[in-house]
Amino acid sequence: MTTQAFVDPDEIRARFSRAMSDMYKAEVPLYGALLELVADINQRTLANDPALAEQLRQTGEIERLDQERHGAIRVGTAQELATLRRLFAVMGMYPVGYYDLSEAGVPVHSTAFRAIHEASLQKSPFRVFTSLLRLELIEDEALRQKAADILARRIIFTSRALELIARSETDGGLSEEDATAFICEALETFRWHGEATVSAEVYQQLHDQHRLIADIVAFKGPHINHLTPRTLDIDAIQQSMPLRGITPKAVIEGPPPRRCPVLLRQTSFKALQEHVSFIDAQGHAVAGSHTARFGEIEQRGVALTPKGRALYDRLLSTTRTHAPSESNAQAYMQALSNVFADLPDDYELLRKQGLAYFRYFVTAQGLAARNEAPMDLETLISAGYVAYEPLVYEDFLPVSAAGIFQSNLGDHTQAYYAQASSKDRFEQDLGALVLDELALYADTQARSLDVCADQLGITLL
Ligand code: OOG
Ligand code: NI
Repeated sequence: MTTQAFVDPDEIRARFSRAMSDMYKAEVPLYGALLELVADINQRTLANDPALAEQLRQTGEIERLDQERHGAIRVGTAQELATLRRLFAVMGMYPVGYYDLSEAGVPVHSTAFRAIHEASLQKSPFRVFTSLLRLELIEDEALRQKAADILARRIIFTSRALELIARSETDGGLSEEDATAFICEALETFRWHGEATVSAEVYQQLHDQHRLIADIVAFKGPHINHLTPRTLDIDAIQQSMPLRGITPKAVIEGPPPRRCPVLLRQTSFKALQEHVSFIDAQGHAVAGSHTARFGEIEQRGVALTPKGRALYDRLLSTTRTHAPSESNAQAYMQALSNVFADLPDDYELLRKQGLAYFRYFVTAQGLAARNEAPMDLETLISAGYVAYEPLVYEDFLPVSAAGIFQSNLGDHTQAYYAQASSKDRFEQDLGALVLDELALYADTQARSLDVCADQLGITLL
């Protein structure tokens, strides 16, 4: 087989992302309502803000906006995580970043599978936040063993999916026919199954340890638990949700509202109570319920450099002396806005102070001055030969993720874990190193400068 016959992994990812969205829309109709709300508000925002529309046209984000979404799943074993890594690789998705959620009382650690090159991100920015249960945090030894045994018995991939992953690895890609089959088979892993694999009693034991443990251990597979579209105005979304009968969480996670958005802001609606069936000792189905799946919306802003991120983390922790709730939501948002006055709300300042990443573009004026342009970036910018746009943040935020997890777990489930998490251990289980997201942003920024130098026919100083 020749390489030409292979479907581009970016194309497989784009198709898979669409298939996932269609599946989730059928499973959770409220997700469809959320998509409509986001599409309405995005359209309105673009119509009212021509500068923003122009910025998104320049970076190409305007074309990916409607198909932009992330999902989240939780798995139980190293084997499951490692196989997921191989499955995502077929679609050009790689593990980026390490998130430790145990500090927030959630017994998992996580990574995000996503495309890593700006050209691939442009074709499909689909990401999956993927968490691995830290079984060792179950204190009761008998229960820990029981959970391990239950997990060891299940296979979350279809045999055809496993075959196709192996074929893609051996041959270096998938043919059109195989790619279509792969999407269909891979989708099965993320499908919701109303039938638990355990009795109501075992479910309750797992649930008493932590609701998340029941969600991960008691079912056939890692059902997608939310799918999140990207909005251009999350404050408008937060206000509009109740008008459509959707109740949002108390506060928007992440930075406060700004003229120049940074990183990521997220809000969600509470998890739905769903009918499930447990199995009794005779193997009969017993009706019950489970709460796991929810809806989320996010707004993405510019990626921060290590210096900018350190400032963000400091400002956030200054405000977040205790977790925001319904009762102090307004005061929290006000305090957040006050404290964040220290992070310049201006792209030029963010750039000059080395706080954020940007993509640089040669202007028409610059092209006209080819071979005669000055070689210093700041001079090129002030002469109008080079323009820049914010580089969008493609990742997640641990404190926000913890807030999203918590808002779906109920208030009484806050747990404290003394055992430290370990990135090394996660990577061992994953079977690969996680990529450093900051290096990826720096690479994209550097590539955009290379293109500028090339188009201007100069060596940038
Ligand atoms: C993942 C929660 C984190 C986000 O967007 O930060 C997350 C989960 O509940 O499994 O999705
Ligand atoms: Ni999410």
